[in-house]
Amino acid sequence: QSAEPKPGPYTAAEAVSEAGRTPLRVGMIGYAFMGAAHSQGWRTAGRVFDLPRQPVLAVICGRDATAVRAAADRHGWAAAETDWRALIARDDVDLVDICTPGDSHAEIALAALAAGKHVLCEKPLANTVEEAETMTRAAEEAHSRGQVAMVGFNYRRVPATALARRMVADGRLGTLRHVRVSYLQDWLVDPEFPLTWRLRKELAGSGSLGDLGAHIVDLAQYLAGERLAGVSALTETFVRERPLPTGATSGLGTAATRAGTGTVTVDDAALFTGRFASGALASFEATRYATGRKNALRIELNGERGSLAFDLERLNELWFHDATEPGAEAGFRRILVTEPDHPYLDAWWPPGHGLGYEHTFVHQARDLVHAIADGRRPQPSFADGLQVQRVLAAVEESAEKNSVYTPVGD
Ligand code: SOE
Repeated sequence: QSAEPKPGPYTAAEAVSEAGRTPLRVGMIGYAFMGAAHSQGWRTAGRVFDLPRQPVLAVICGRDATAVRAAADRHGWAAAETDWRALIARDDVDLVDICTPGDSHAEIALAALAAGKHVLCEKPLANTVEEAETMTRAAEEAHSRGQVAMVGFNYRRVPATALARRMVADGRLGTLRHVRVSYLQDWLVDPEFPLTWRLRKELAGSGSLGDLGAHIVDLAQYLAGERLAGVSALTETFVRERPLPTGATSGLGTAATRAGTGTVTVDDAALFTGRFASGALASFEATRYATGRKNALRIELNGERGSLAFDLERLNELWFHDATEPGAEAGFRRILVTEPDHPYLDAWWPPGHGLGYEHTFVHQARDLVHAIADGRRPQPSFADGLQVQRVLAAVEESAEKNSVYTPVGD
């Protein structure tokens, strides 16, 4: 007679005995939007992929005891803590997953690395270049002790973007000339949306730039296979005063407000151009004011031999134009990225059945577990996160100087 399925949460011992693999016991700090996404990633990765170690949702941490307990039950974590230092001090945690606002990334990551834990840190790596440098140094030292530290740029893990990377690396685009990328959302259009942590520089580091711009800088450099050498930028804050929120706020939804307003101290939108070391030109746009655009990350690469185009709102598709084909027959064609020989897809559904946003976090967990088992530096490493941070700082510096912003005469 088969046993009743367990409602969960699983204990570490149960999960390990089921899988027969050494556990990788995860302690996650933060339980809002990203916490929920990472929970799905950890819960699912070992059930879909054959992993060298079995992720176990050991402990979740948040300051509000009732809310974090509810999050533990909902997402399947075995235990809950209200103090992140207590989570790091636990012997039954091998990896610390940081899903908090950027102002605490450095402190938590440094403490976790010092305690001998592996680390996964949400993007952007930190709020300043200095913090990111310290974190990267600590990660390098920890690597020599067998620890692994990764930054969470999950859009590298969409099968279509991973396939695009493979095609660029295989030379299908030839010499690259352009990278055109935008990340458009609209959840700040309403001037009555409250002043949440994402709109406060001391907590978030920057606005659309760090939140969305960090993703597209990383993705553009990852797909191009090279780094930006310089940038020229414009940023703007459209709504400078917003209602104050009451108590806890959610990331992108509306939150209750109370009397009074506060000042927005981050950018609402960032536009910048860039030049890659090879001479290819790039353009970037990051905004949370693009009415009607919900999570529209679009990237196009043009090379001498062909072009690739991707849109996150249609994430199972990659568009390819092969410029070596006869002109009369050439044109962009859609690759439906659901075949078993496409990245990550041998473990999922039959062709045509498609994946979504949450699978990027499953793939992220999968790749990190492999890096830990192999003792490899993961991609993207803290050093990659630091380099993105340097690009963001250069964008802010350029926007402040307005160095190449030439007024148009009358
Ligand atoms: C909010 O703009 C946000 O949740 C980002 O913080 C995430 O990184 C992105 O994946 C979705 O949008």
